[in-house]
Amino acid sequence: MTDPTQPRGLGGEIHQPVENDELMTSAQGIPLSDDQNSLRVGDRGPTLMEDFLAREKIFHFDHERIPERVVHARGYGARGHFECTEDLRDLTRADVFTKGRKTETFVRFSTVAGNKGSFDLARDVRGFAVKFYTREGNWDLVGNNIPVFFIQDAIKFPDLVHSVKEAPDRAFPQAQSAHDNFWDFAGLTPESIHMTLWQMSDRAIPRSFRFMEGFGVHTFRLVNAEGDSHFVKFHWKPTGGLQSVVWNEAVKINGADPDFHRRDLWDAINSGNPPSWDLGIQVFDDKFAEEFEFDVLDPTKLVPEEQVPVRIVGRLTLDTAVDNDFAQTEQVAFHTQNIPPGIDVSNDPLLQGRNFSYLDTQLSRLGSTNFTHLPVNAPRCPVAHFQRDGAMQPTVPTGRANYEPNSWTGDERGPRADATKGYRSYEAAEQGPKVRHRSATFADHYSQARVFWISQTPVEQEHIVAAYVFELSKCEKESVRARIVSHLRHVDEQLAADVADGLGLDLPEPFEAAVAPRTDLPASDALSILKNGPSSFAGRKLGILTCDGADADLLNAVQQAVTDAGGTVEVIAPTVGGVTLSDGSHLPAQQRVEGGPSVLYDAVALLPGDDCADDLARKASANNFVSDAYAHQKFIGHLPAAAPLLAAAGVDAVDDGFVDLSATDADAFVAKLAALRFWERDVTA
Ligand code: HDE
Repeated sequence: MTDPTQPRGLGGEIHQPVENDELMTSAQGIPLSDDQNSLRVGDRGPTLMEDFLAREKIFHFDHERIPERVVHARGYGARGHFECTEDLRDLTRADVFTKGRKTETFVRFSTVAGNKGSFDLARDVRGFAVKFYTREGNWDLVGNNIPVFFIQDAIKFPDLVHSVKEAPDRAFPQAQSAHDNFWDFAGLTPESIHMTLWQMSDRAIPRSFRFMEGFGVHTFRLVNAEGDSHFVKFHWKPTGGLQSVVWNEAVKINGADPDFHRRDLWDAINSGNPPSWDLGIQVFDDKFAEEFEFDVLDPTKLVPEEQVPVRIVGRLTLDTAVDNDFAQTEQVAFHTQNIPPGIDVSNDPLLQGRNFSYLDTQLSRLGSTNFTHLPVNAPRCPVAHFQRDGAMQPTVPTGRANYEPNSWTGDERGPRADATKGYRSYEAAEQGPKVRHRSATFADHYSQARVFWISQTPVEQEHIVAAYVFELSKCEKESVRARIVSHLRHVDEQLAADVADGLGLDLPEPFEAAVAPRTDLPASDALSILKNGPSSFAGRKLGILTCDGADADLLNAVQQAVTDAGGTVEVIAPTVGGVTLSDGSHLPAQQRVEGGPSVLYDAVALLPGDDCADDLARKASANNFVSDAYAHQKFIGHLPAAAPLLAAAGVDAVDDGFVDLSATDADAFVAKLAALRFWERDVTA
């Protein structure tokens, strides 16, 4: 007999420290005596089929994965609440819009094209899906970080997604649009030109989820208690302003930290700096919709904020990380038709198609109609209906009635619908022949693309040109490249010429436009990232490259100034063990120089000790740290002792983006970082 209190042999048997009294059991509740050794015949004999404990454990493991989402597979969730700051009772009876009401929320951010294991900084649209657990049922606002979409009709969605995902024969390229299939589809689908311009802008490479906007995209309806309706468009505005990375940085971040965005969100929430967004609405009536230059049902168009201002009505705060990624982020099921009383859909043909798709997709992904009972999907208000049974039914309904109408009474009779309290669709008058064509009011594909282009700063325009040249250079067929340029001629002749030049292409004839593009529409500052940037270094990160002997007072002062501004600091050193400072104190490091490239930081400071800079300068990783920070137009704090680092990285002259910290106060340095980058530095994007 073995003594159960003693460690048992060396053959993989372990004696685990017991930190709490909870006894491990099987899924059937059988208490376990040993979870690390299967049942076998003798010490070295075969494993027994009768080992129901090992079989149960491996059986469950074998089925741990569920199908990933067909789009938006890679995502990251967080919990929080929405607080309404304006009473909207005149516009909507939705309870969530009662002033002062706090509604629990779950948010999932995502990329669209890549698989679940792809990297965060693909050039891609970001999903921004919000579930509000309201008192009258769940409201899902399933949006993106770009306010328009590629296509006007849901029937084209499978083609769009097939074209952007990996080619079916070779299974690459993955998580990117820089390939023939995508640009072939886009070139043959003129309605996509507006959105592709956004996608080629830095909107598609956000610095983090915390610094990007979100949009409901479609026109929805708000309906008040009297049944009156207004059209509405939803906007999420990050309270910390907008910020993106630059493309060369994105490429490198994907290698250095493929989880850059999820880590950022996790860190922000867990360090007590919960990100927040203001919810804004653009409300307009039928008269505006009729007079507006474009069709408000066309999802490839936006309504300029200058024409219909965005009214802030509440704030979303994400203050709680998920407890379990699978249970919550993977199993959350959004649906555009999860709408409570007071909110309704419009006839946007893309939205109409989505209303079918989301319920359908959850069934194949989650495997049962009962996914609504999962904790992350379950409404927080009472649920009462006669939907019964189905795979994995977790509830035990009582009573005799499971149908309606019934004449049972008391507890037996079950719930009843109520026309005065329940959801009522807006009674829009609809009539017309059955047709399979697009409205002529959807035909102008270029005018708003041009508005987007002329609203960008010169730096942003440069980045857009560079992105087109990068992506189209990856297309093997010249005709695919040329067709895109033929569209760009309707957006802006200089844009088309610059892209053609970058491709070494003769300027093609303009694509045949369905209607002549307008050139008289004004620019809109709201469309630029740089015109809507942050006002401080709050929420950003400074990377300090240092080594032994560094000036303790200075390091402390810089760290303090960044913390005071609401930012964070990471120390990068030759070893992760940290460095000994000039006063003999020990400074721990968060990164070894090989693992902490400057692309991971918003700005950097080169603060080596006098005697270690030469050694540091011999490291390729330290050179890249400096040369990348320079090329990515970052602000760089430095000291005379950093001269060997600058020289080794080929930086022979400092510009106004450099701050000499032996002569400048740390607070003044951090104040300068509010501008984020020194765009004047003459480097190619
Ligand atoms: Fe989606 N979309 N979509 N989409 N979408 C899905 O639902 C679909 C569209 C968006 O984090 C799927 O649960 C169709 C526009 C987000 O879980 C699927 C069409 C916008 C997410 C689906 C669209 C979105 C999805 C895949 C064209 C911005 C991730 C898995 C008619 C306004 C939600 C799933 C999450 C996910 C279908 C177009 C946003 C297949 C058919 C436009 C943020 O149902």
